[in-house]
This record gives sequence, C-alpha cells and structure tokens, in this order.
Amino acid sequence: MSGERYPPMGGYANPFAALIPSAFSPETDPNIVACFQMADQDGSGLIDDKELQRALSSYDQRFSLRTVRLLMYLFTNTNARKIGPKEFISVFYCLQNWRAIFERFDMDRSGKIDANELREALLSLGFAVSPVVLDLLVSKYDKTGGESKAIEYDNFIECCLTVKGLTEKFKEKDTMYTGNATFTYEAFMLMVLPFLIA
Ligand SMILES: [Ca+2]
Repeated sequence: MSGERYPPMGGYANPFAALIPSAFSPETDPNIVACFQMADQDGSGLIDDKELQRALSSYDQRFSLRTVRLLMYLFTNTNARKIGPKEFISVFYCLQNWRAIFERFDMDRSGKIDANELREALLSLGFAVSPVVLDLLVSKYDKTGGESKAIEYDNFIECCLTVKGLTEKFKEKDTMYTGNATFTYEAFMLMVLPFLIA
C-alpha cells in the first residue's frame, strides 16, 4: 500500500524525541489541555521554565524557578528546560499529588510546613531523616532565610524531591540496605550536582 513505510516511524529511538513536542491523546483530561494552552504563552507547543513558573505563580506569590527546573529535570532527565504535553501531564499529576501532601501535613493550616510537619511528611514518603538533617532542610528551604523556621509550598516540593532523589541514588549503591555505601568521587559528584544546580 502506498504511503506505508517500513520500518514504521518510531521503530528507532529518536535522539531528538525529547525536543519534539508530543501531542495530547484524545482521552487527556480537558482541564490539563487547557492548563497547557494557557501556560504556553508563545504557542510553541512546548512550555519553558519561565512559562511554567508564571503558570504556577499566583498574583502575590512567585513559584520558585529552582523548583520548576528541578521538576523539569526529573521528568525529562535533561537540562533542556522545556517540556511538551507528555511531560506536562506528568508534572500536572505530580503537582496535584504534592498539593495534597502539603495540605495533609500542614496540620496547623499555617500555609507553611515546619520541622515537625516536615518530619511527618518525609516519614510518610518513606524517608526517616535525623533531627540534624531535618533542621538543615528547614533552614535551607525556608525562604525567609531561617527566620520563619518553616517551608512554603514550592520549596516543600523541592525539599521532598531532593531528599527522595538523593535517597534513591544512595540506595542504588547501598545494595545491602545497611545505610552505608561506597562511592567514587565522580559518582558522588554526578549524584549530587543535578540537585544543587537545578
Ligand atoms: Ca504549618
């Protein structure tokens, strides 16, 4: 039959696949498609870091660009800082999930997560960090520089994603699950740097 080709497209991994806008399938939640179109201000079919930041920011609160970039990194595994419909769907559900976690653990409804609330949230995600690490996390992700001793929504996501990402990387090397692992310098740098330079 004319028009058919062999091998069919997609038979080979396209190295540029991450750069080509994917498309929404017909069964995609129309709410997500609408969010994407609203966020895609230049109509390029891709959402860049600034566009996603704008979409997630409210009139009185700017969503952290670092958090946006970390999310993009985790869903593309590249530093392209652009996502198409496919990654956008993942980011959308991921953020919906984080919003629910944030609200569940913001026990005093302060709109921020303090050290006790963070400990419970991390425990529920399966991470038992020590009090020293917990204090460090709160002071590092506190936007007021340690004054409020609590973390806002965007930094809470970044904090949890960082703990999750680093713990998972560590566990890959801790095959006996003893809490100890041996790294080369190179492996250590490659493990930590993506989380520092989002
Ligand atoms: Ca709180």
